[in-house]
Amino acid sequence: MKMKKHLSENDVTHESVFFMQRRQVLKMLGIGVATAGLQAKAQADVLSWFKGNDRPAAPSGKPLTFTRPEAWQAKLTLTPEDKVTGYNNFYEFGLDKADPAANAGTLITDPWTLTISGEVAKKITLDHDDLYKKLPLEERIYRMRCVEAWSMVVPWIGFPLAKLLALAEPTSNAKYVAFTTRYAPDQMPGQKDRFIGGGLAYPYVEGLRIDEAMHPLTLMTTGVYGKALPPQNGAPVRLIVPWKYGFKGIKSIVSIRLTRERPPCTWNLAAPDEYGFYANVNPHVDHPRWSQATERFIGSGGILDVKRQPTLLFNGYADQVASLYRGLNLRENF
Ligand SMILES: Nc1nc2c(c(=O)[nH]1)N[C@H]1C(S)=C(S)[C@@H](COP(=O)(O)O)O[C@H]1N2
Ligand SMILES: [Mo]
Repeated sequence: MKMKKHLSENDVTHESVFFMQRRQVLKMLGIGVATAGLQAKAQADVLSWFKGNDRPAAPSGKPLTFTRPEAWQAKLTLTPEDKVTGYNNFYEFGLDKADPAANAGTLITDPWTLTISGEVAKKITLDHDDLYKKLPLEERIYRMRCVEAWSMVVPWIGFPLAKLLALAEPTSNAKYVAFTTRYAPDQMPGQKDRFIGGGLAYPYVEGLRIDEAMHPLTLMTTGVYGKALPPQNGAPVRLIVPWKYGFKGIKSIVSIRLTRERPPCTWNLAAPDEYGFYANVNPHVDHPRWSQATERFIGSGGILDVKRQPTLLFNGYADQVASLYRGLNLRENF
């Protein structure tokens, strides 16, 4: 989602390079840069991929206890765990897809405090253990679609946001829900360095309408692939709204505020013509700089196996969520 960047064959190169074996990358660097016509940007990506992999990866999370309700066990091909936890967007730790896995180990996720405040009858505070014990955890297999036109299928673990908000008893004035990522520049280098953090304003903030927040698909997520979230995926708790572009899925949340007014959202603030408040996945509404009609599914394949597939309206969840937007012009409210 680098704003200066156009989605082009360069990105296909980048992603393919990312998933190659080191041996293949070396071969490519040796003979490929000149002969295969790799452009400067792709070369830089190759080099930073190495840089990222020289740092120790964050340890994976503790195994969780959870149920697997049949209704959420979608029969979809999963994206392998190493890609879900190794190919990330978390600009607080750098812009490269490999940077979060390499750098996010510095984030202290225990102790942690999440507060729910604003238009509620009972302000509440949860600590690290509450996030895993207060509400029953369940696994849900969801499609995940980044606005950059790649997609995954991920077995998340968490609990409905609606159940969490109910504990705080929202008042009738609550029309929106505002989320904030932790602000800790000493632990998140991108928050203090515009180059590392892509020039975004920090802390990262996001928001939903109250009916979107209360929708049963909207998941507060504490785990993935059977274990607690690793930091690069937004430990200890992040949002997943599967019918919206991935940037709505704010990571490492410390504050949830119920509000009367529509809250600011980081990518919308950064480039309002490119990233809207709604950010519903929609094959008919292109990003100003690239088509959203298709997406590259990140599966188990390597360089010769980048599968392009059609983008689905509301990311395949139209049956469940289209009614939320009845009467709304989806082109204007992108
Ligand atoms: N705080 C924060 N949350 C964030 C981001 C970020 O840079 N910072 N990136 C977003 C984007 S663009 C995507 S696609 C998803 C990626 O989630 P994943 O790395 O777990 O797949 O996280 C979202 N949440
Ligand atoms: Mo994204």
